[in-house]
Amino acid sequence: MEIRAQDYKVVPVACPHNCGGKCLLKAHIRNGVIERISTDEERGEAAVPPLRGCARGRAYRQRIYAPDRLQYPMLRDGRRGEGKFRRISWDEALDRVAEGMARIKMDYGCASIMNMSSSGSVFACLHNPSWVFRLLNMFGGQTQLVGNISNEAGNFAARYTYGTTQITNEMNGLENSKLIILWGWDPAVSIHSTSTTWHIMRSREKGIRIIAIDPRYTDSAAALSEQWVPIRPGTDAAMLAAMAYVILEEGLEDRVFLDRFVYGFQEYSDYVTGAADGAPKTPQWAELLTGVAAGTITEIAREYATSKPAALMSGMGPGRSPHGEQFFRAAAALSAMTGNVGILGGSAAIPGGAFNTARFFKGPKVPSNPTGISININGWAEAMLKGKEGGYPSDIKMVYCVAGNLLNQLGNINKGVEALSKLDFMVVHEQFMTPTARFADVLLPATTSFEREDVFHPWAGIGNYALYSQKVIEPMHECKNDLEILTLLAQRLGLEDFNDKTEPEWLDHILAGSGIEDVEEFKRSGLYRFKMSRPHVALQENIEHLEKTPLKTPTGKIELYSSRLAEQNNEELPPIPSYIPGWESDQSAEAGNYPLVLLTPQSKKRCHSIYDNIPLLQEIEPHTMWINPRDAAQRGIHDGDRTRVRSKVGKTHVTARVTERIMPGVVSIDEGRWYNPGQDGVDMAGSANALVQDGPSPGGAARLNNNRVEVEKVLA
Ligand SMILES: Nc1nc2c(c(=O)[nH]1)N[C@H]1C(S)=C(S)[C@@H](COP(=O)(O)OP(=O)(O)OC[C@H]3O[C@@H](n4cnc5c(=O)[nH]c(N)nc54)[C@H](O)[C@@H]3O)O[C@H]1N2
Ligand SMILES: Nc1nc2c(c(=O)[nH]1)N[C@H]1C(S)=C(S)[C@@H](COP(=O)(O)OP(=O)(O)OC[C@H]3O[C@@H](n4cnc5c(=O)[nH]c(N)nc54)[C@H](O)[C@@H]3O)O[C@H]1N2
Ligand SMILES: [Mo]
Repeated sequence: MEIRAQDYKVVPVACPHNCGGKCLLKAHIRNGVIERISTDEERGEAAVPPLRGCARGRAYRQRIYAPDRLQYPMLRDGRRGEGKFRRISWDEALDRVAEGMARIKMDYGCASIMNMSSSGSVFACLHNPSWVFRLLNMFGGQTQLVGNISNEAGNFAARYTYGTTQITNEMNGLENSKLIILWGWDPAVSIHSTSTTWHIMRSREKGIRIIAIDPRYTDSAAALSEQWVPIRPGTDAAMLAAMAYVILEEGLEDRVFLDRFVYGFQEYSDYVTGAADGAPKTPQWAELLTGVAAGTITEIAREYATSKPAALMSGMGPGRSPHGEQFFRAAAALSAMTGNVGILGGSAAIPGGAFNTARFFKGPKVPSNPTGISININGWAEAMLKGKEGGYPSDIKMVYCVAGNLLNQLGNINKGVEALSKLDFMVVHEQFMTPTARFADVLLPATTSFEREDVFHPWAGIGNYALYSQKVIEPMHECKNDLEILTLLAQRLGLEDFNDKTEPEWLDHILAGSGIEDVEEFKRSGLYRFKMSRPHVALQENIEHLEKTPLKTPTGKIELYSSRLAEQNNEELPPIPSYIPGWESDQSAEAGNYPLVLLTPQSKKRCHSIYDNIPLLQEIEPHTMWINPRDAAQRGIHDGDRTRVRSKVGKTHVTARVTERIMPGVVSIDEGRWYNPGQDGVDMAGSANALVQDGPSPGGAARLNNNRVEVEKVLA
């Protein structure tokens, strides 16, 4: 039979996950089945870039129809974590959850409930995890996990330096730069808003120079940049201080900008020149730490200071490290010294938000947490194991988890396994049997965004648009929307006011507050672009009218010296940006036992742990560990060999990819691989967080990069 275009219904959808993009997808449906997914095919221009989906979005069909989708509610039927379950009905499942919660509340109080929901559907306006917070807070409260896994170091640095985290320019502004530095930033793979790479490609075509500073020769370095500068992980603040040294030495700083807008330049200069501590931060000083030749540091400093506007674009990866906040503070200092903050084509040099488009979309209210208890997310397992006796504010007995896989996604999986094993009760809403889901007592099957209706706003507010995602197919199997599950549970818990609207009513409510005039057209096309009079440049208002709109820092200026940090009197959080060598550095005692530094970047095959089970995406490239030929040779490792990697906290097995694309002394395993222990409890899947240490940086950041490891060949 001939199939014609008119046999298909084509409707707009979005993949909801916490990848850096939010793209326009189109589902082609015939007889109630999605047969194909296509995407935005517009050619685009700077002001209206295409919102083109990537391999993950296009492969979404395999995720919806996956044979391993969770199909019905299940009850644990074996040791916790073993992954053995038996099928139960929705009624039984919800009764058990309600009874379990009531029992936990009665016996231990609500502070014993930890909410481990995470980012699986976080950029959805309706079907997002705020409902779990609402339910638990109405029920009596929870122990909340706080700290932004992605960018706490950036948020920390931004708050102290600029008084806000809304510091990212609209990405089309890059086309107005004279120089773009991709500093620990690989937007071709680690997507930071859908069309960023598209703008950088256009910038390159316009002849704008692009430099990549990264221990890895990333796809962005290869495809977008002219110059790759490998740098020792964790030493960026030293290179930035040395660049400041050159700029000062040669009088290339922007005095007018510094005088008007910057506080604490003198203190930072004293650090840089060595007037404060007797150690001038010369390029030669930095070369020894960073591995970047002094001459290269000098050249890049000159080029950055004399190419205005210049965009120093730092990624979040270098921030998720033991002293990540210092990198961002130092990057911002350099941007301020050269007057690149608040101007088109410049950059505030710290990753953050651009538009707060979420504010247009009013979802449910989340009442405050009656227990008032929160702990840093990077210490969840430690808090669970140590409890009140160990100085934590609560003894955790129960976990509620919706759209999260934090066992797999935060440091020290072994500690996480130990902690979850001791729980009394755990409820998980999931689409798949993830490493976290395996620990559930009651496991509830959830729909994907293709099976429900929603509005999406762009990741981190970078992108001035909203997407409408239609319900494409009926829920698969016995899956339910998380919101429906929680509403049914709330009824059983007697929380009458939990949800007073149907889903269509909620969507009307959300859209009514959005400022979108033609809602029907929005639903039909799936895309609305907010109108702009000029490209958005963060902090531009403040810089143009500082008297009227001072920054929200104590001095109203950009603060290179922070008196609020000085008051904290913490050596690891100094008032000026400083290079601090930590336990991860080459100079540490740890370096002897674990000579290599591990990076764990984002994968082009996955959104965090999502899609790790999708065969089509596995075809993109095998999961490997990058290792430099020099390090491989020293260990008798050849390309394709199986290796065992160990750190202070764990081990994993992974296939080596011997490549010059990573500098000597550094290895790299993409994050998000599903942890899969063998008989002896050692991970066989190459899951990075089996090696990564838990606990926050001094500024509260996840330390997922720059952990020390050693690698050995596995003998057959
Ligand atoms: N494909 C894909 N894209 C994603 C995501 C995903 O899961 N998949 N996740 C999204 C989310 S939630 C986030 S928060 C962002 C994260 O975005 P990022 O944190 O920016 O991404 P990463 O790939 O972790 O790191 C970027 C680069 O930093 C480099 N790097 C690491 N440590 C150092 C260092 O000390 N110095 C220097 N100079 N470079 C270093 C790494 O080699 C890597 O190339 O990505 C978003 N985009
Ligand atoms: N080593 C290392 N680890 C990292 C990182 C790193 O760079 N290195 N990056 C970190 C970063 S930046 C982040 S943001 C975190 C992310 O950490 P998480 O948010 O825990 O990671 P995801 O893998 O996105 O897990 C989301 C889960 O939600 C499920 N899910 C998706 N949609 C829905 C839904 O609608 N309903 C329900 N019930 N479930 C759903 C998915 O199947 C998936 O298992 O990972 C962090 N982990
Ligand atoms: Mo993230």
